[in-house]
Amino acid sequence: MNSDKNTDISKNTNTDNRTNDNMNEQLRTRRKFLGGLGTLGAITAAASAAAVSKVAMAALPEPVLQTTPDTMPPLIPTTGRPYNPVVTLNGWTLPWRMNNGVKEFHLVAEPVVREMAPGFTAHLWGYNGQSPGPTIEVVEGDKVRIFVTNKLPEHTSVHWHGQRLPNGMDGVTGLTQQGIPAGKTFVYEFVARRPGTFMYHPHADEMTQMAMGMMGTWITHPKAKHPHIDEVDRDFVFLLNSYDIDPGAYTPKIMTMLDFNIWSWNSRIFPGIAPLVVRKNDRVRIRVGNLSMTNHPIHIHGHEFQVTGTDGGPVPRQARWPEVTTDVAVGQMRQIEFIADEEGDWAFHCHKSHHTMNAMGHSAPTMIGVDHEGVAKKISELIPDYMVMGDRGMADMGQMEMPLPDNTAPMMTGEGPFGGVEMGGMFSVLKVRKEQKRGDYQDHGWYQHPEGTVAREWQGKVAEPTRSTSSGTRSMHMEHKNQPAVEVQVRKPAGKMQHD
Ligand SMILES: [Cu+2]
Repeated sequence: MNSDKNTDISKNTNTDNRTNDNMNEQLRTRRKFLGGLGTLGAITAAASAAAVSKVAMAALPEPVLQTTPDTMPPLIPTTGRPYNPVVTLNGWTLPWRMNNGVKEFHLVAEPVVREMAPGFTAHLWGYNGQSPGPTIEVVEGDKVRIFVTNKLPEHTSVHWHGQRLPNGMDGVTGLTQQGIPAGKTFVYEFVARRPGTFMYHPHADEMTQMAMGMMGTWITHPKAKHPHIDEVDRDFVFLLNSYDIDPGAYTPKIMTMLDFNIWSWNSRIFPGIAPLVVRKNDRVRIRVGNLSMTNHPIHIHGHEFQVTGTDGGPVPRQARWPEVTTDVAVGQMRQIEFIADEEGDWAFHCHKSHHTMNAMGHSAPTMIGVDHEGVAKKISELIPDYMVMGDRGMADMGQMEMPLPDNTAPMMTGEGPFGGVEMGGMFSVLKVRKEQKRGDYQDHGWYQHPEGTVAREWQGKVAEPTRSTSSGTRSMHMEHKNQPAVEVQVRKPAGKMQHD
């Protein structure tokens, strides 16, 4: 960040130095963290938009931009009332400035370049340099002012999904406000009235703007001890979103209604999604919002959780029940909580199997039983985005190493300590470690399984299974018209592991 610009904030605005120091300190902390990770990314101050006048910008909080898709550490509040901050998966929290008791944020709606996984970058629309936009965190009762600068080529608005607020602040273009024209800045002001997990997104040309990635999360922390909100050790948040991006392309197709091919968490796909790293026996909260166009049954391995909050707020304790999967419907938010008391690397994913895969050719036929060895490679040399299914199931896809078009993530990928994971899309890993330090979110490698606790090949004798010859009970008799008995030929997997 350009330090001259920081000085400019204090010169050009009437906020006190203490709050500017706070913001600078937050940025310094982030830079230190980034430096520690050795990443190239950094938060940078935005140059003021040509379309927004210098005078208008002078009164605004400096927009803070994010240039990396990494998970940023929790933003510890140093002004306003204290709270236990969240960690946004492959995201970050927007710094604010206190101005006469009002928390001021500055969102910039703009085209962004988002790395969705290593080797796959998308040209999206988002806020402050990334899609999704930054998480906004406030405390119940906070007076909030959000400046929204529109650097998109068309008008936009921001709807504060789930909030109680004055009708004119609800962000519905045409109904409650004029759309924010390209190049203009609008201001939203309201009090964060109830604690919970919220989302924000445009309510203007929604199909385009949401298909392009415009969305973000909003957290309102309780102002005091709440009977239905527990203190937690780790508090993660992310959005479920989806895109339709042809293999090799960069820009989502905006006319797609249901047939999306990229299933992402915070605009990241496996193996690009950060793991959720926790310390053994931590109380863990995960907040999930769904701004895709279909439901996602979110499933965790090795632990049971309770849904402790929904769109409507905290769930009373007596109304909770244990689950291992919870469906998050379109437009919903769910908060799940559990004690991470089982060490290991636990899969955490959407349970729709095609949502844990990356882009593929859409009309690909099932090729099980068909010998097409060698053909796929030859065709894909001629037609870059041609993909076929394997002849023994789809695990082949992970092994084939077909030439992929540039800028595409493999359909089934990921390399674990025991080999290929054959996943994509909405999949990550909950890493529970005894030795993880409080406040440490870094991934320190694979779980070391204690001796004798991993599934292994049976070395003893294997008895032939006894097979039943019964055709089973039935509701009524079939009509027989002298049909001959049919024997079905099934081509079984043979030892053809090499693909040349
Ligand atoms: Cu899903």
